Amino acid sequence: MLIIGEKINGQFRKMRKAIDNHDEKPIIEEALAQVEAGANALDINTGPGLDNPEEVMKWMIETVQGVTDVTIVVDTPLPKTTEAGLSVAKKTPIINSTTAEVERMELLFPLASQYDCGIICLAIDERGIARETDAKLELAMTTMAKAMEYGVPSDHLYLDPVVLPISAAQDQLPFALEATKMFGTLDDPAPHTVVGLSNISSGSSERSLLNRVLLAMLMANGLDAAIVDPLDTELMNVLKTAEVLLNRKLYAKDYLMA
Ligand code: THG
Repeated sequence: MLIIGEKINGQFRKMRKAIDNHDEKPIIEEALAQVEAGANALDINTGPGLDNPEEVMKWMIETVQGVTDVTIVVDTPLPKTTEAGLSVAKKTPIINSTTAEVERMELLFPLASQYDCGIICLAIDERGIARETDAKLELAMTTMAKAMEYGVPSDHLYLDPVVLPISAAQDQLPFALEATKMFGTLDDPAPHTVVGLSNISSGSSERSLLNRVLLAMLMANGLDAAIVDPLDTELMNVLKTAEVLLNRKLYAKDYLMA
């Protein structure tokens, strides 16, 4: 399972403050804590509303790479900021993300090809987030066809059905679950599947419980990467247990310790 730590995100107060003060310390602490907790990749998101997002992205990635060598997931809607991030990544990074919008795909797939790296593809196009399973699959097919045009292999793709808050869009979750299962069948080698897990519980009080149960359901449907809070020990225990139950990891009495 690719465990992508979600916590270095300028959308949230602590990181926004660190960015505004050009303070490396909270970023370093958040990076080390997540890797220590089991993250094997770190999502790096500058957050919105910066004058110099490209410089900030480079600084955040370089700061993180000063203390850890895990995979960097460059999370920004701005293709120039994506490119800035990719240019400083030491290890093959992952682009987060393209949509199925032609203009975005034609900027981002050349980068994925140039850097020979992974790319997250959201089930979103000009019309917005695809709602039902068929619509999500259709957008996945659109991105896969475009990826092929640019020579990006199917196993470099991380298809994201887009998980929305249960408090706002309860009716959409079954479609995201179904789409995750179907995504894995769309090509050989299978594309990866990924979600931003904590989206589900945004605005809810039982955050960890919602995240945990959804993770187990998605993993049963073949999810093999997730942007999560790795500092949530209960969540990480669900993840390890699901890997054992799905026969992806060998069972041993002390499997939670491993
Ligand atoms: N898909 C892809 N990338 C994504 C998302 C996705 N990137 C961003 C987001 N969604 C995933 N990352 C987060 C990060 C944090 C939270 C939710 C999703 C979160 N944070 C706490 C909160 O809001 O309560 C912390 C808040 C704070 O510290 O102020 O919920 O779907 N490809």
